[in-house]
Amino acid sequence: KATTNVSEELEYTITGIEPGAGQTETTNKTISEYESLAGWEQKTSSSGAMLTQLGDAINNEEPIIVAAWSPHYMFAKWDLKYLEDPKGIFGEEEYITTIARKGLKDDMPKAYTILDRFHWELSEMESALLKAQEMNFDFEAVAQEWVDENQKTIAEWTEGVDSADGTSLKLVTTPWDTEQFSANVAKIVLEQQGFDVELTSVDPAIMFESIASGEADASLSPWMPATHGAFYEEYEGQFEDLGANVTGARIGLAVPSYMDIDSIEDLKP
Ligand code: PBE
Repeated sequence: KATTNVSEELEYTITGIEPGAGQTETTNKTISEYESLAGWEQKTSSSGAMLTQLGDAINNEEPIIVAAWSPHYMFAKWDLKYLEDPKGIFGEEEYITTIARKGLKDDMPKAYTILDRFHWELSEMESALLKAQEMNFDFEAVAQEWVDENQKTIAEWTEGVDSADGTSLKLVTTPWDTEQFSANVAKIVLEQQGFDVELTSVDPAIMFESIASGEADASLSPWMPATHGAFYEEYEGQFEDLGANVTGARIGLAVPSYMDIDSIEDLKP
């Protein structure tokens, strides 16, 4: 394989996302652990900028290597492949978990019960993310539509829980599509149950910090075990983990399928 050329053409650069993303750290770790990536760099900016560059590269059939994750519409929109990661730095499968501040179970058992029940099938989340593309990424609207169409599931989530009569609840979410969807669904469902929900988008570090300090009540955003594992360990014991709300997620480095490489080890220092 003419891999030297590809690495040269890529200018030894991985197109990353936000500096504060868990994946940015994981990609840096990957760069330091693979000999094939010695001297490589990750250029961070934002998920939006990465997607624009990915789209431009594909339009011109140029090489590009990006920090990618799924579920995400990028895999439906373009023909992409994850590069094999023989060292397993990105792990195999990620799940998205729900965390709550210590004490929530005792002071707000109704909220805790509903939060504990939230979960989505991977396929449901994928179709919501595709729909978001058509709805200008208005996740309040995407979530409302999902709620309207899934009243049966919501009845299960709220079964036997009385109205909360205006109790306020603070949810924190990270800014990515998956979490914007789940957090907005959670907000609507909890508001239907009488909670007054304040939803704030923050970086992963602040998400963990605010739950650990008790400033926020809960989040449906942590990706585990690889993506946010370092934050999770840092704050372990200072929050409660209510378990996965989605399974079958994944993170890694991805390239357009027309590129003639399959593994991180096919790259050259
Ligand atoms: N992500 C999507 C995030 C979490 C959700 C993988 C880009 C990250 O922190 O890396």
